[in-house]
Amino acid sequence: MAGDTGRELAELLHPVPPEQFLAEYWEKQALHIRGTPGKFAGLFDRERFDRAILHANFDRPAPSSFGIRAFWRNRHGLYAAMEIEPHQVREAFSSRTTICVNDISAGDAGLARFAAHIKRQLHLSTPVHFSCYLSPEGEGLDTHYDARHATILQLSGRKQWRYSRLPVSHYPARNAIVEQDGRVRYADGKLVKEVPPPDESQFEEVLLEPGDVLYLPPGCWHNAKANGESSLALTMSCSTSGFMSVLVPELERVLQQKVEWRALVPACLDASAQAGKMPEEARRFISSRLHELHELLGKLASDETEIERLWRRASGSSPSLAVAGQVPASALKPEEVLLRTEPYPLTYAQRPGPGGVATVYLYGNSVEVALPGDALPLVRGLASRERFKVAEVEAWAGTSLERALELLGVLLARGLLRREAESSAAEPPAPATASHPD
Ligand SMILES: O=C(O)CCC(=O)C(=O)O
Ligand SMILES: [Fe+2]
Repeated sequence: MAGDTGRELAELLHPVPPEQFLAEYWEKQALHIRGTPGKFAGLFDRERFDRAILHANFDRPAPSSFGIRAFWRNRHGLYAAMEIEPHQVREAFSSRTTICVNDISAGDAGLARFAAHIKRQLHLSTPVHFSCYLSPEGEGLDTHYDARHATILQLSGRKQWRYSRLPVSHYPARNAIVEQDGRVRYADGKLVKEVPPPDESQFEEVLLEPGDVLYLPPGCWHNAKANGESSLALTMSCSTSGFMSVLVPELERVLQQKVEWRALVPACLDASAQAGKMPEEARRFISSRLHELHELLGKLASDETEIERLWRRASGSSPSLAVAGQVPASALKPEEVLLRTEPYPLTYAQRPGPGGVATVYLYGNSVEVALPGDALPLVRGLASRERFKVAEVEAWAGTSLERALELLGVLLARGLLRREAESSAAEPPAPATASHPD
């Protein structure tokens, strides 16, 4: 299973249709999909694992989500996680620990792209990434639940999984484990009062074999043990930072442009900040910002276009798939062929204006491009086309060829389209983040 087909989700879930997965399983209940041994060939393996853990920090610092942990059993037989370095993996593995590499996709471009495609195909607003679990025979994590969605891809060896089919907690705030005293605790040892210990006799049981997939919604109890030999598996997870992680960057983008929002809350000295007294200036400052925020949120909530833009920007962007735009080296010619850079139809949102459409927002290549309303017929035509001749545009763009060429030039420069004649391999690497105009 190699990436970049645009059908990664369907291939991963096969033979369960993505529609059925979303309707019956996503967020609701666990799903085991039996595969074939070759299903994940080309996606990842032990050799790539060794390379990825070195590569993650190689030409640029790895994201903070990347890290290698070894789970050792302490003298009470409980797992204790310890951060280790790439060169310690071999030794840790031979001394019977499970090794978990968080965000291993940071060190493997193929995995990062696969995860990015899954995000796009599920229209998820938060990033998807892969972690990897390497366990020697008999080892694997004890009973716990995670706060994130987990889709396990068994790559090699077999692992016995036992899990609750239904979540015990809907979107739990944090991961929790069952400790030796049978009580449910967070990783920091705090007791989880609202969740009773699991009845493990009710757990489902399945032996994951190479090519198998197991989906667990957040909050499903599970444990796993390598069976008969060592096991290598990927866990694809979707960050559950929720809507806050969509909204906050948007608010920052708008508000940080204003001097009042860049300014500090007024400083003051002790004399004006004694108990029972708040400095008037600080009160006025905070109150004004909260009123402005309230007004901004009210405006966003009642503006259909803004609601759609917010969603399209978050669900349509996958920075690891983005390509750099092409600054046209020569003018576009009518006989030239243009291609969409991504395997997805372009999407758009419109802002109505007096007597027509004032702005068309076009989405592709992890960017939003704002175009004047007269671009709508061109945008509509582009949305469904993967490949077309420049001369054809005149027939469906409803504008002069000259105007259409101007608009196509913008889309080439932003990387939504590319010239077939110019090889994509020659393109410089993608920018790290998507950019959005206002
Ligand atoms: O493979 C294991 O030992 C545990 C994996 C796990 O807990 C997970 O993927 O969430
Ligand atoms: Fe887990």
